Amino acid sequence: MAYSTDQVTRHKDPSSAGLSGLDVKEMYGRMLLARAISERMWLLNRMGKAHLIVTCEGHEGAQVGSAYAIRRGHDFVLPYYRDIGVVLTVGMTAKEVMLGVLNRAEDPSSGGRQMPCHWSHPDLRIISQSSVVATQLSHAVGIAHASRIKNEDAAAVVYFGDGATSKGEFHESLNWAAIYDLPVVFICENNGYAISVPTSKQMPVAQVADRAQAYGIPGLTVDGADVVAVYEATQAALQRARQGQGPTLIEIITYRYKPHTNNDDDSSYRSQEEVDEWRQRDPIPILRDLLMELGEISVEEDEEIRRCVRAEVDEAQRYAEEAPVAMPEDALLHVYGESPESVSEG
Ligand SMILES: Cc1ncc(C[n+]2csc(CCOP(=O)(O)OP(=O)(O)O)c2C)c(N)n1
Repeated sequence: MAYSTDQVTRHKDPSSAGLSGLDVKEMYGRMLLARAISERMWLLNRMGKAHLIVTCEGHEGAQVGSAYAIRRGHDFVLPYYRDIGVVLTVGMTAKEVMLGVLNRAEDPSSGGRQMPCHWSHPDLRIISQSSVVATQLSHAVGIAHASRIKNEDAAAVVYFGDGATSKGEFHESLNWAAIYDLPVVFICENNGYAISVPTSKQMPVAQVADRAQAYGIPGLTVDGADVVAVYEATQAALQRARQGQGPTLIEIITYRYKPHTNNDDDSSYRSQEEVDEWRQRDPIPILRDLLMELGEISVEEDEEIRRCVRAEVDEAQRYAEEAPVAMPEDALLHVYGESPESVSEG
């Protein structure tokens, strides 16, 4: 990877990226909320209350920094399972996320019928992904093509991991989007692994971004611990997309602190030392230091923000636990045009 854990992140001046102090404070709050939900999901899993969880810890800078550039409810967002920070930034609430984690009937993503962390929210234009890695990339290209044909100026922003770039859909999608100059922003959260497989076993080039050259589109690598740089890169790519200049591939270097899911034993393929080294580049304290340097928050204010975040997650959990569970008889709702019984009867 181009970035090593030795590298010290120096944030760009937020105002040079068009961000106010208030914007950066809001981003910081979203990152804390994403982290707190992720930690709570892990506890709920260990308590036997959440059967499958996918954590985002370590990815918050990549997710919130990029999603902050998206026009809420206007651009289409195609997140992947790790993107708690993305969905919170484009408008989903902690409560909505928790309803999905606990498979409640009120879950906006699927009424508790999809796998958890397969986000969807029609009003916010968040499109559900298939569990089959990388399929959301071709969906994004189709949506962007439709947007072009309908003369709308909505862009499609699609998220995926480094492992997804080994799939045919990645190459087909970049190719098609490039040929037609479609308004798509491809965002790869490169955490160095596809479960246990390191990037060195997935690609012969140094960076995911290098692959953009083959399709004649811009490809850039950004440090996921520099939230301002992530925002700036996404904002510029969206601008290009809206001006009809075509797609961009953005690779954000990041790291996941927890195992792939609750069903993974990460000690079989990486050392604790490696995880600890990456934790030194945690985007959250790095952004907090920037806010303090800029005089945007004090120690007391930071504590107050963290207290509010904890209260929000407590309330989201309480609400979701009390909400009715999804009913088994609804499992096939919207899966078939007609119920299987009526089809066989006919
Ligand atoms: C086509 C396909 N192959 C394998 C899997 C199993 N699988 C689920 S997630 C995953 C890893 C994907 O890694 P990456 O894209 O790097 O994202 P990350 O989980 O690291 O954020 C794999 C192999 C799958 N869901 N679909």
